[in-house]
Amino acid sequence: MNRPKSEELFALAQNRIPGGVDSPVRAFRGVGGTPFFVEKGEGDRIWDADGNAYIDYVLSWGPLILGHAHPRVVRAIQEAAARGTSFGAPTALETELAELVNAAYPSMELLRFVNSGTEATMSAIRLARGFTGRDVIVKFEGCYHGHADGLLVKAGSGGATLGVPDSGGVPGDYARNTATLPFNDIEAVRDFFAMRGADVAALIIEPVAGNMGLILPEAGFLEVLREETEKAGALLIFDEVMTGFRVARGGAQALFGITPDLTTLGKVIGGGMPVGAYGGRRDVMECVAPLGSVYQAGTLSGNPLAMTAGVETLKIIEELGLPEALDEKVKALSEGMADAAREAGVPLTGACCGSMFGAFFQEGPVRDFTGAMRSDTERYAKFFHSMLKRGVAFAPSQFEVGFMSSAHTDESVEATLAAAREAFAEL
Ligand code: KE4
Repeated sequence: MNRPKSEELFALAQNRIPGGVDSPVRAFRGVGGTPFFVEKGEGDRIWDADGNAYIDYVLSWGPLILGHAHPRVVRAIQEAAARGTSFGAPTALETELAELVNAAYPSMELLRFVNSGTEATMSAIRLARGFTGRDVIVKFEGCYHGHADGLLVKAGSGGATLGVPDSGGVPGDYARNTATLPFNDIEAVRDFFAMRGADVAALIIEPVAGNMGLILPEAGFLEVLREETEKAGALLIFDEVMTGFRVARGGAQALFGITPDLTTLGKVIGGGMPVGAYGGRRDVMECVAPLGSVYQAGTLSGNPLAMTAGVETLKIIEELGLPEALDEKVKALSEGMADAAREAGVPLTGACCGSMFGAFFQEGPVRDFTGAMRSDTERYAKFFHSMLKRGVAFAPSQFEVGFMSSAHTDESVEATLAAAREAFAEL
């Protein structure tokens, strides 16, 4: 499959945009080669600048649970645009979307819209610190919560609980207050809270990890987070930017029956337009300006186009019984991939949760970041390109996940599995 047009566009992009991309993962550094430039998407497919079609399981990293260019969503955005694209003043649309979100996330008694998942988690953390008057934040290795300074932090050397920067430009001072623990490690959580629980403003977690590949919480893990934060007077923040409306209608908090104090959302609730949200307990959210001292603002927050796309998307999710209606299709794909890998003698450890799925190129089991890092990324890269040339687009990194949409047909899933059988055989 040739992509001369993408090669040319990539060269041009690199003249003006760092790495030629507006988000690093898109540059294919994780799998090598030149990224394809997309011209259009429709249903479960995208077309690149050279006219090649791909069955798309990236779906803009999660938002497009209805597939690309759903006619009703497109029409709603067009009609909204004709009435003006942004007012910087309240509209009824924001309340309409807030009510639709609250109906699925009753723990979000009050919520505020922002423009990205990063803004949502950054705001939730500032709010937790403002509400508790404490500084320390706990996160987990391999969990990604966007690129706010205090969250680009990794565990210090040795058993040190103090964080060190995980990115250039993050001052040590910002990292100092973020502790990083191993995912699924109940003992590490209990030990940390025994030592420093009184200093913790909040613990933030992806309740189903999707940024180190797909890793599910082990039995009892999330319950311990709820118990330890409660005991310490710290807030529990579920970062459901990816899992929201994806692992279940009500997210991981509904799936596992755990009520966090704050939740962050993004992706699906914007239906492909820039939307993030943070919300939770009324008493906590009432600390947000203009009600309280915790400042947060945004020119385009709650803008009518994004709200319209979100409202239409959540209405269709309701009508189609998503994401639960996708469970069987995801299981068929995940199990089919496992069978294909087994037949070809390729070690593969797959997992799925609602409309998300992942697979590590290794024997497994994989329960945390250290385990995920044992994966054979070379083999993943070969598999990725083998699938791409057969017209199937998975994530250009072993440490991402795949997403299903209501637009994916059984024929597309079958075609994907046929391509996978050939791709695994090539490995
Ligand atoms: P954004 O700022 O990218 O909208 O959201 C940040 C974020 C927060 N929390 C979770 C759990 C997330 O998965 C994300 C963003 N996810 C990545 C995909 N792994 C976005 C893709 C990208 O960075 O280009």
